[in-house]
Amino acid sequence: DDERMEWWRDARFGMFVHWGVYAVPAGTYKGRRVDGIGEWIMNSARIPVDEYKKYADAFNPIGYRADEWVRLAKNAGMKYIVITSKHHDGFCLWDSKVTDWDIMDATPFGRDILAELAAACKKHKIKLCFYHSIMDWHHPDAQAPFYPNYNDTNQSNPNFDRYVEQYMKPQLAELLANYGPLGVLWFDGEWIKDWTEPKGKELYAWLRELQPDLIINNRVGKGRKGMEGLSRSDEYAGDFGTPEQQVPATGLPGVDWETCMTMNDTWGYKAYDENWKSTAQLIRTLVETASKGGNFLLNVGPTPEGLIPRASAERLEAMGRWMAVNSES
Ligand code: FUL
Repeated sequence: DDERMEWWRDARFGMFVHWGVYAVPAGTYKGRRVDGIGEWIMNSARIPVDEYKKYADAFNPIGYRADEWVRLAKNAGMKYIVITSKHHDGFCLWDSKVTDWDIMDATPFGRDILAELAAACKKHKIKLCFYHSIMDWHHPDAQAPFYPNYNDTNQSNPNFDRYVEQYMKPQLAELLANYGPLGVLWFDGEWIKDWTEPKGKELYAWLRELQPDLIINNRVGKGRKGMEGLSRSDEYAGDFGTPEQQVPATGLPGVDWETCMTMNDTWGYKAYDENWKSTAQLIRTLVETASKGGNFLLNVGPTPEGLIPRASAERLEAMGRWMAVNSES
């Protein structure tokens, strides 16, 4: 298992990409700024599924150049990219055969975002990884009873297991078969009532059968308690802990872990969030994380035109310059 984890432990630094149709409203609904993180706007503004789906008509990111994104990551010293194949809103960035709620069928774009990224990652030898939400606000078997709060964790859906078997697993199989080999599958949205630790363990085993050297985060099961991402132990499924927006004071002894963090206050693009962390602060966090034995997964939220915001790109370029001067190899 040490062999399987080796590239990841050495990597130290990766790029997180939150991208989907939520980049279109970009934090504003019916002329009002919606509080909270941008990719949650469907829930935060209580937008009905059919209405939310109309944002896809305007998702046409003709400025998307996978090669430029990968080169930006690589020049910053990043070794892997984790992109949202599917976030909580259920929208899929690849051409999925089991749904129309994806980039090919629901938008005018007509290009498979993940296929282009996979090709660019292969070319530049960057590990391609997918963030995949177990929670799915658009799928009737996963979310229906939740509305108007899609995130109501007290409710369960009687057809949830059907969603898992007939929708989620076939989609994961597509991702592994057509976009792989993947570095990491980074699950999320595991806190919903219908998801259990045994289901997480079963999914983990199933995925490792499909791709034996796959690395999977602890949110595949119930092994994290809160944002510290701490309580993973040998009892729980998953290969590494996932502290969110924080670096654990003493690291996570005996556990592989990765801190994920935003550069401003949102993961998905919000047009007016200018609360950027300084480059110095980001470099300090990278160094702190590495010195405590963790990885640092730093987020960008591209625009609906397909561009990584200028402020984010500038920070990554500056981090790359610092890395070039301060690394041994
Ligand atoms: C959280 C999600 O709810 C956020 O939208 C984001 O994806 C973050 C990395 O994980 O749990």
